Amino acid sequence: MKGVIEHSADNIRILSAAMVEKAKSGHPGGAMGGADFINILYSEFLNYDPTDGIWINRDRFFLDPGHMSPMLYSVLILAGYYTLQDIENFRQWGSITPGHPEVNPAKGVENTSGPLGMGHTNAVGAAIVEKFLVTRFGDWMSHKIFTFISDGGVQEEISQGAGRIAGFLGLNNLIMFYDSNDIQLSTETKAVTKEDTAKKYEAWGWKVMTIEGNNQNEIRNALQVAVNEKEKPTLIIGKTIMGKGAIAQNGTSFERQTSTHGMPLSDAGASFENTISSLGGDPSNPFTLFPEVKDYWDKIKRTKIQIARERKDRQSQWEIENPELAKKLHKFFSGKIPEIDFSLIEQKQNIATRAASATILGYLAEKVENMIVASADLSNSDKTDGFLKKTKQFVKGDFSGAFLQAGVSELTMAGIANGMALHGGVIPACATFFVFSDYMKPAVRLAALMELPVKYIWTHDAFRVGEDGPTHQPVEQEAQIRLLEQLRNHSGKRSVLVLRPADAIETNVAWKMALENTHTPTALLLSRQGIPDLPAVKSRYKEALMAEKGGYIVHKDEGNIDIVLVGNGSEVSTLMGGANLLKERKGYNVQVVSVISEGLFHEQDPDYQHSVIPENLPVFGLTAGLPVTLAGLVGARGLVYGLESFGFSAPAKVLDEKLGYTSENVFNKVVEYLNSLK
Ligand SMILES: Cc1ncc(C[n+]2csc(CCOP(=O)(O)OP(=O)(O)O)c2C)c(N)n1
Repeated sequence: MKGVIEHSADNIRILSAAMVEKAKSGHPGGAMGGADFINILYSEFLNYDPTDGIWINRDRFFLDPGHMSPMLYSVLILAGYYTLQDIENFRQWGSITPGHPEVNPAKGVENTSGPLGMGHTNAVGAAIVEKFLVTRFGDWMSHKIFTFISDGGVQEEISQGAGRIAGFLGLNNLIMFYDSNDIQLSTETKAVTKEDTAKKYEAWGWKVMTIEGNNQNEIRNALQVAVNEKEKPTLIIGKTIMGKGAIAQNGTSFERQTSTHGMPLSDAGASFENTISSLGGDPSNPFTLFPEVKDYWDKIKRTKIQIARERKDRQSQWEIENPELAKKLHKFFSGKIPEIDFSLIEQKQNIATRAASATILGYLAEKVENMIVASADLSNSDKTDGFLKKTKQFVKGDFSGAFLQAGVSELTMAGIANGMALHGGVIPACATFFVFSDYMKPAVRLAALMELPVKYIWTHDAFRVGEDGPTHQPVEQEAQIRLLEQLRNHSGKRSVLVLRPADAIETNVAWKMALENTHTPTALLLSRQGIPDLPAVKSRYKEALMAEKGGYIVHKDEGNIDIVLVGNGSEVSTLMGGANLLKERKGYNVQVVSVISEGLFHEQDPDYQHSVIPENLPVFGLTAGLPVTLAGLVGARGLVYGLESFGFSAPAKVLDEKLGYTSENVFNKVVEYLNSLK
C-alpha cells in the first residue's frame, strides 16, 4: 500500500509527464526518476517560505539539469509557488514555465539552468557566500545549499573544478544529490564512462553516500546525515530509475528507456494513458493534485511558513541586539555600493590599466566589505593581488577573507561567481587573461541572461602580451564580448557592459561604472603594458568621467575638424600620437575619441553621439582587435585599421612596429585614407 509520500511523488511524476505530453516537447524520464528525492527534499528538509520567496535566509536549491524542469515546476506547485495552470502553459510564449527554468527566486527558481554542469557550480558559489556571511553575521544566518545533478552534469568538465573547490574549502553546507539513472541522451552512461564517481568525489574531499534513489527512507536517512555533516560537502549518489512508473501499451514496464529522456512518453513508445492510470491519476484530467497529497502539502506549507517565521524572529532579535551589523546586513543585500569617491584614488603616471586596477582594488578591499574577488591562478598577473594584499584567501574553516583562489579553472570560477551573485549579499568579481575569457563564455552568457552584476577583470587585453605569442594574444575576443553588448536581456537592457579604458584615470572611471552597474555583468578589459596618460585640459578625472557616456572627445584641435580618430584602450594614446603628427606635418585638425563601451555610447541621445563622432566627417578607427570591433562606430565611409590575423611571438615593441600600431603608421594610414576620399 502506498502512503501519502509515495502518492506525492507519483503526483510529481504525473504532472511532469502530463506537461511534456501537452507541450508536445520536453523531458519526462529524468523528472519521473528524480521525483522521490525532490519530494522528500522539499517536504522534509528544505527551509523556505512560499509567501516570501526572497527571504534572505532560506535554504537554496540549485537545479543543474535544466531539462528536468518538469520535476522542479511540479514540486513548486506542491510547495505553493506555482499553480496547475502555470504548468499547462509549459514551454509556451509568455509562461513562467519555460522549457528550462529561468531564475525567479520569488517563484522558487534560484537559477537559470540548461547548460549541464552550471547549476551545481552556482551552488558552490552560494555555499561560499553562506560561509562568508555566517563568518560576519553569526550562526543565526546559517542555511544549507542543496543541488541536484545528473549524469550529464557529472560528466561535464566544469564538475572537476566545482568538485575540487568544494572539497578543498570543506563546504559542509553543500549537499548534492546525484540522480544516477545510468541513462543520458544518446546512450546509456556505460557506453561512455566507467569511472567510479564515488571515489572521484571522495578523492576531492567529499563525503559520499550511495543509496537507492527512489526509496524514501534511504533518501531521508542520507539527507539527515548530510545536514549534520561538519567537515565536508556531501554527495548522495541516488541510483534512480529513468522514467519511473512509465508503462507500455501492452501494460508492461517502460522504465529505463533512453527514449524517455527527451520526448513525450507517447512519442517515446510508452503509453501516456497507461502510465498515468498506473500512477493513480486520470489520463483525461492529469493536471490535478490527489486530495490527500494536497492536504499533506497544505500542512507542510504551514510548517514551512512557521519555521521561517521563527527564523525571521530570531533575525529581528539579533538586529535589535546588533544594530550596526544589521545595518550592514541590509546594505549587503540591497545590492547597493557604498559612497566611493573614485577621484581620490591616485594613480602613478603612464601605468598599465591592470596596474591602475590593482590600486583601485586595494582601495575597494577596504571600502566595499561585501566584495569577493577571485582569480584563476593569475592573481599576480591580472593584478587582483591589489585586493588580495588587503585581505586573505578563503580556506577550509576560515572565510573571514574575501578572495577565492580558484586555481586554473576559468569556467568554474565564472559559474561560482554567478552562484555568489544569485545567493545575494555580495559583489563578485573574477579575473584571468582576456584570451581565456573564451573558457568562461558559457557562464558569462548565463550571467548576462540572468542579469547578474558579476565583474570580469580581463587583463592582457591585446597582442601586446608580446613574447607569450598567439595563444595568449586576444584578437577576436573583444568583438565577441561586444556582441553580448548588442544582445538585450529580458529587461530590455544591453545584457553586458564592456569597458576598455584608455589610461589609468579612465580605469578609475571604468571601475566606478562597473560597481554602479548593478543590473548586468560588466567586463573590464585591461592592458598589460604601460599606457601614456591622456592629456588633461583641467582635471583628467573630471574629463574621463565623460566615459560614463560610453564615448567622449579626449582631444580636439581648434577650427574645422578634418578627421575623427576613434579607438579604445591603449589605442587611444597611439591615436593621440598620430593626431600630433597629422597636425604637425599636414596641418590637419583632428578630433580624438575614446569609446570605452560602444553599447553604452549608442544609448546616448543622437545629438551627443554626433557631437563626438560627427556624421559628415571622415572617421578612422584603430583597434588591436578585429576591425569589426569598431565597424559600428566609424560608419560606412569610415576606415578601421585592426588585426586580421592571430598574433605573433615577439617583444611587444617589435609587434607594435611590425603590425603597425605606431603613431607613424596612424599618420600614414590616415593620410592615405583622406587622399582616397578626394
Ligand atoms: C552543456 C550541455 N551539453 C549538452 C546538453 C544537451 N543535453 C541535455 S540533457 C543531455 C543528456 C544528459 O543526460 P542526464 O544528465 O543523464 O539526464 P537524464 O537523461 O537522466 O534526464 C544532454 C546531452 C546540455 N543541456 N548542456
